[in-house]
Parts: sequence; C-alpha cells; structure tokens
Amino acid sequence: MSLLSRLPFPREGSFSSRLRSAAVAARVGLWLGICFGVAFVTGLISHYAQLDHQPVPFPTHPAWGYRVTQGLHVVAGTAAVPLLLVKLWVVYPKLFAAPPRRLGELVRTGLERGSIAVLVAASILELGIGLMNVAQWYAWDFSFRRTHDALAFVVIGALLVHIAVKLPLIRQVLGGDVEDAAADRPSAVRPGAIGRRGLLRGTWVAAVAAVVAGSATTGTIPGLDRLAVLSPRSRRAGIPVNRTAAQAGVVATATSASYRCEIGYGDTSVRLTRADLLALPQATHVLPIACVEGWSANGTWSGVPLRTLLDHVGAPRGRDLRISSLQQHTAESVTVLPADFADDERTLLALLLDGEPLALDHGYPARLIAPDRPGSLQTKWIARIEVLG
Ligand SMILES: Nc1nc2c(c(=O)[nH]1)N[C@H]1C(S)=C(S)[C@@H](COP(=O)(O)O)O[C@H]1N2
Ligand SMILES: [Mo]
Repeated sequence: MSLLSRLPFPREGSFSSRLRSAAVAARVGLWLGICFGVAFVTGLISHYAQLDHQPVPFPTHPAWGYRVTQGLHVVAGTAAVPLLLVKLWVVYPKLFAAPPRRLGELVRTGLERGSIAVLVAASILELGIGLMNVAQWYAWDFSFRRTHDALAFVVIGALLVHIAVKLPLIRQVLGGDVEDAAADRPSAVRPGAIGRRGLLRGTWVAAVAAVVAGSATTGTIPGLDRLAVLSPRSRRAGIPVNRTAAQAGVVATATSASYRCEIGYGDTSVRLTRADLLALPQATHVLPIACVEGWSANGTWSGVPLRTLLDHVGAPRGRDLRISSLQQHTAESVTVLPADFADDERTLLALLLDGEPLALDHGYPARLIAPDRPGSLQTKWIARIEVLG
C-alpha cells in the first residue's frame, strides 16, 4: 500500500458522479478562460490608466472608453466566481489521484499539479481581493492595485501552462459531445440529478446571476439602492457617491468662506474663490464617472475648462498637472493629470452638476472631471493645481 492510500483522504475512484468529467470541465474552463482573458486585458488597461507617468499617454477618446473596459473587467471577474467554483467541483477528484510510479511520469505530473496549485490559489486570491475591493472592504495593508496587478500575471502564466498541458484533452472533449464518456475517469458512471447539459445551463445562469447580484448589492443599478448592502453608496443627482465629504474629513474646509483654489505655475500662483471660478468662461459636457469598482454614471458637468485656467496663469500646453484635494493622506489626495487630459477641451474644473451647484459629497466647491479617466482619479474638493515642469 502506498503512503497516500493510508491517509484519511478520499480516493479518486470514490467519486462516482458522471458530472465530474473532462467534457464538463473543458466547457466551463473555456468560459472561465475567456473571463480571465477579458479581466486580464481590461485590468492591464486600468493599471496603465492609473500610472502617474505613462510612456504612451492614455487616450482621452472616447470619453466612455474606460467606462466600458472597467465595466467589463468587473463583470468578467464577477462571472468568473461561480465558473471557478463549478470548475473546481468538477475536477476536485483529480486531487486524490494516485501518483504515477515511473519517475519521468512523476516529474511531469508533479509539475502539472504544481502549476494547477498555483493557478487555483492565485485565482481564488485574485477574485477574492477583487470582490472585497468592490465591496469596499479593505482588510489589508498592501496596495490593492499593485497586488491585484502582480497576481494577475501569476494567474495568466499558470493558466497558459495549464492550457498547454491539457490542450490535447481539451481538443478531444470540446470536439465531441458533452455526454461523451471517452475521457471520463472509470469511476465516473453515476448519472447526476440534473445531467451534464443541466449542470452547464445552471452554471451559465449562476454566472449571469452573480453579475446581476454584484451590481445590485454594490449600488450600481439605479433605483435598486435599497439592495446595496455590500457598499451602500447614496446617490446625488443620479450619481453614486463613493466617499462622502464627512468620510473624507473635508466638510469644514470645503464649506469655509476662506476656501481658495490655488493654481500654480512656476513662481506664478493665483488663488481663486468659487465665485471667481464661476466668473470665468464656463463650459458644459456630458461625461461619465467610471469607478474602478465597476459602476459608472453619466453626468452633465459645468465649470471652467481646465485649459482656460491654465491660460489664466500663462501655462504652456503639454504639461502634466499635480492636483491636490482638501482631503489629506489618502491615495486620492494627490493625483497626476497627464498633459493630454489637461489640454483636452472637455476636461473641466467642475462647479455644477445638472445645472445645480455640486453637492458637497460630489466634490464641492470644485472637482476634476476629465474624459476617459478612471473614477478614482477624478479628484474631489480640489485645493491646488500645479503645473509640473
Ligand atoms: N478627494 C477625493 N477625490 C475622489 C475620491 C476620494 O475618495 N477623495 N474618490 C474617487 C473615486 S474612487 C471615485 S469613483 C469618484 C467618485 O465620484 P463621486 O463620489 O462624485 O461619484 O471620485 C474620486 N475622487
Ligand atoms: Mo472609484
């Protein structure tokens, strides 16, 4: 008797359901792979959009570009959760397969299982912290974005190894009928209560349901705010509020009569009241807020085109800006606005939303609204704008 068979584990042969088959695993795996692929590409886009220094400037067109890519990112990640659970349930018996006896086989199997262990662990962690971030449950000290980004490469790397190893089997079972038993484990003979097609249909429904539930419980769906138990975001003028002025600790400074928006270029510095800003030429643009957490909403924003302000202090085109909030000591307190955004005529120092003065929670007295920019970088309660060298 081998050591493994003496341990109190189940044996591979004791799993008898026909549902746990390569034919099912490959079909769920295909969709899981598509979700991971979409999440990976859109994640890279999001990561790049949030870099302070972009070798190739992130585009400002189309204004809804980031809205679409980041919406897809969160949809793909959310749908992947039930797909991954079903996939793991289907292939779980393989965990208890007896190791091969020949050394060459043993090494090959060891590498294969090792890559699967990495893939499973990294996938669970990646989806887990992603969902926690969407739910605004920051139970960690590390930078979410850097960790999520680094783990994504581990997941995709291990996934590619996994697909390469399994490719012959994948082609065989995807080429045949889902009921085909040719690639089944010998013990997988007991018919399930729902059948393979039923399990697959149920899995697709679960994936769609997860996306709908995720959207509703995070307050993404207008009118369903009462379901937003995971991260209640109140709405002002139809746009969710991600962090309120009270949470940001800016109520006093944002409403103070001594508020000034400071614009600095070299030795020039002007300090403008909200009334001064309102007296400058105004423009109105319909632009979305597209939160990295997946929700997005269009707003009709009015205010001073940033370029008008820059001309006011004589700043040339082609300069990045550093934008500081009245809010202190958070990732959102200071952001860099790349030159192509600063010079885009649609980029506003917004003062009004829907023709009404900005709500305090939406960034009163003045906030940044730029096209095709991640929501987290649309700085609220702006205190200072510096033209960088
Ligand atoms: N100063 C500051 N600006 C901020 C934030 C913040 O926490 N502090 N949150 C950002 C995030 S994550 C998003 S999605 C948008 C949301 O804007 P809204 O609350 O007006 O919808 O504001 C951004 N600007
Ligand atoms: Mo956000």
